[in-house]
Amino acid sequence: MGILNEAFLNLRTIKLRRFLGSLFYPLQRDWLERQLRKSQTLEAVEETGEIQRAEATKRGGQFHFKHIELEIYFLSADLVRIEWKPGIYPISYGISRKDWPQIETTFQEMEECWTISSPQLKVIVGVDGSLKFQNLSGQTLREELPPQRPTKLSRQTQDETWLHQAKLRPQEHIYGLGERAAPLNLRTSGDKNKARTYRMWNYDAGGIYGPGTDPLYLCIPLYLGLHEEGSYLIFYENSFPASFSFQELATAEFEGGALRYYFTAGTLPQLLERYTELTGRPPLPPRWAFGYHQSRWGYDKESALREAVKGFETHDIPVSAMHLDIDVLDNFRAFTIDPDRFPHISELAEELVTKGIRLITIINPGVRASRKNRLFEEGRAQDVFCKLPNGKPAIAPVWAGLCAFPDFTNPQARHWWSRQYEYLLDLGITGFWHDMNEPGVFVLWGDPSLPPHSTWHSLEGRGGDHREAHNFYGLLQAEAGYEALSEYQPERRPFIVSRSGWAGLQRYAWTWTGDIETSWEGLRQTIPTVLNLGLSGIPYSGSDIGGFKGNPSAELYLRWFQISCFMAFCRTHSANNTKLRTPWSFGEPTLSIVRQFLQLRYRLMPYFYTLAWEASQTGHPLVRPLFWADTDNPQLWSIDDAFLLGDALLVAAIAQEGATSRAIALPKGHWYNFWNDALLEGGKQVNLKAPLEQIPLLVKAGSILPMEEDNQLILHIYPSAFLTSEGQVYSDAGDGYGKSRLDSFYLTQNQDCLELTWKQQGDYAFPYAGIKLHLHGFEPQQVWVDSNEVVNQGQCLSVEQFEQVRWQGVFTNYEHRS
Ligand code: MIG
Repeated sequence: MGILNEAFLNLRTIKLRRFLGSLFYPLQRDWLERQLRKSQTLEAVEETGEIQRAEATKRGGQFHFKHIELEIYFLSADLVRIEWKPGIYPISYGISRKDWPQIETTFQEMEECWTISSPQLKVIVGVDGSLKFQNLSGQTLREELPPQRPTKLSRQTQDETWLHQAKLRPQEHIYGLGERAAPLNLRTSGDKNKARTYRMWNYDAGGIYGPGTDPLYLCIPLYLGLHEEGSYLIFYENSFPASFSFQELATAEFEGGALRYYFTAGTLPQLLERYTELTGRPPLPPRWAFGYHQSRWGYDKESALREAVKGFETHDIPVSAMHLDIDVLDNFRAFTIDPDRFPHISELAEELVTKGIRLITIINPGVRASRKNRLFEEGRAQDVFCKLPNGKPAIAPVWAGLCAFPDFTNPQARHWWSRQYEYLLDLGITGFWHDMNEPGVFVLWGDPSLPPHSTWHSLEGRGGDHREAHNFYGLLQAEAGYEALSEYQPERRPFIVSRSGWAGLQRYAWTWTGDIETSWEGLRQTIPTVLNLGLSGIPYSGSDIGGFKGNPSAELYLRWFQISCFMAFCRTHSANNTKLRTPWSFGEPTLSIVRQFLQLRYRLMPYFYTLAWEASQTGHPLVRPLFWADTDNPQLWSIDDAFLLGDALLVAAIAQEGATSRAIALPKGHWYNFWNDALLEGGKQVNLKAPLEQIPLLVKAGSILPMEEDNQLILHIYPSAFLTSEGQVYSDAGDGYGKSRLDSFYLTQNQDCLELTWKQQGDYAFPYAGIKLHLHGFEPQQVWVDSNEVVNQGQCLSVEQFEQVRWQGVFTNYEHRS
């Protein structure tokens, strides 16, 4: 694309008043970058070279090659850290667990190689620096070539690049990399069969993106490989800009830093458990966060917000949070509220809370660089901004005008920033929405962020440039925000939605998929994007329902809504120049169908909440690919228009205009059609109906699906003739850190009997007035509660506390085999 063309395209999205900034800033940026690059000398090419020496260490081994050092270090029996030096050591922002229990490893010298093994993994180091990873049955999971350190003469920089490659098997599938507008299997080729290249550089897509755009806002240098012999996960702890691609070889090329990475092998759930043990588990969010969120860029005064809220009442649509975009800010400045347009915000917030609605406001990291701006003056006095080589703050144009950027890699900057939230919390704002935190700035051409070589960061006092700090920016802002909320309101769980981030963001924030285009392709894209985020350790995400920019048809909005009802973050949001977009904007039948779906989502609250509790214990995403339930079936490995919500639900998207049915390959086992209880055999392709008021929704046979309604817990029991069923319900006060309880239900069956036992754990009082046991695929004839026969109420039995319920009757779906 020509530079003029690019400038013209960018201009459309930049307000004229910021035109001058976005013209002069990139001129300055390019000039600065040239200065730095000119003064640099060339370095020689370095290769691994011959091995000189190898020695055992406590948890692994050290290898000295001619030019390069290798350290292998087991953190646990199934998690090993590999480190190739030289290169700048990473600062451990991504890492949560630093102390690991003792572990025994054995070090053996063979003829042409060394092996280091733990009780679960073996790493084989070749004399040339190639590595092999095997499980204990001797299956090779991954084969790496010796890393290389090419110096690119054309670039004229002293970048210490690393080129790291591994062989991929013909059938191997690749997932992860954070947020990607790509197919689920990242190895799928792009246009004209060319391999896709995935950049690691958090990037503001600038108002609109569609399938194929790369990079996006939230990159994570992590991927999972899945092939016939098993699955593994690789996480590179390196924040420098990088490029990944997957053809016959998996290639990762970093522009700096040491080559440090972690390898773990196991089943998919185990991979996520290990990875989130390393980088942190997602804390339990407040329960209301699983309700519906309504947002818009354009609620520009209190009356606009009030009107929207009234609409929910008038149309009897549940809503749990309203989001205010940059319209709420005073001249777009961070931590302000416009006094003219939002004069009574704290009364408004209070009023909304009584209706069960939380107010969320946006925060941009740029601080307007002006003497008159207290925040800027304070930040300058405390020396907490990102700097240029001359020691002055790096200034770039964004919403508030010419801005300085807090250097979140400076602990003092994080602390200072975290103190600013108090003002908004005191006004009654409950949660925060971090936007533009790649950080994104306005430019007419080139990269829309800070100058990569000439912006200087503290990096905990050790110093480094923006190339190293850039990808950490959103993560560290979220850390500051999380601390602010948990320290100032220790009795509440923080709620932050962050557009950007890195490995470990799950410790602090949710995310959303940014400015996805309003189109059927856009809708289809959101599914693999959310799935790959989940496989990258980020369990809480969703997309702007209806797409960000553009006006969806009623059908597109409805289909988008139906799918989003089964994702963790369910929010309608749209750009300022679009038509008002709410569940009632499209009239009937959209309104009634949306209402039914949202009511279903709210009834599923105990299920969502229990999944969130599980995620906090295991790191498992709520939304999972189909092969999570059946990894052995390669036909499921690239399905990205359907997903699982937890273990019990399978959601097949309708993301095609006019479609009223679709085919879907099912994971093994049996599946009940949620809408009519018909039983389907898994491991096969089936056709499912999807009139406008439905999308295909299946329940795994063997599930106990918890729902709630009118203060009753409703257990939907979907027996399997082959499996015992199990279900858990986690409950607590929904916020804070008080008591909790776990109710576990176990179902067994034989010939013509079903038996349900209830085990209770925890000291939080059972929060429901009663329980309803709703049987599917079984017609009871006689019923006993704790051995006393009771009146047979049919498929739905109302009970209070019990230890055991027994039904005798007929399975209506299966020919029963015991
Ligand atoms: O330059 O705050 O992705 O959700 O509405 C655009 C205005 C800035 C980008 C976000 C979008 C938000 C918009 N923001």
